Amino acid sequence: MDMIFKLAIPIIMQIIEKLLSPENIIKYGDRLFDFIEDAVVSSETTIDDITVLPLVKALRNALSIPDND
Ligand SMILES: [Ca+2]
Repeated sequence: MDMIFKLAIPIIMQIIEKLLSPENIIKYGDRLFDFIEDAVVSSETTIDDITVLPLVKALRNALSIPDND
């Protein structure tokens, strides 16, 4: 069993590294942030608007994920 893990881990890590390319992080990060922003804006309460939206904006800036929509 150990042997299988030792063989599989480098392959799995290669796949993960490909999935976590800068392009994919920006693409799926933007989708995730869009989803959060939409949910927050469309909810009835405005408390999340003034707390969550600035956090998402800060994360977008920090991670260089612009809001393209
Ligand atoms: Ca809201």
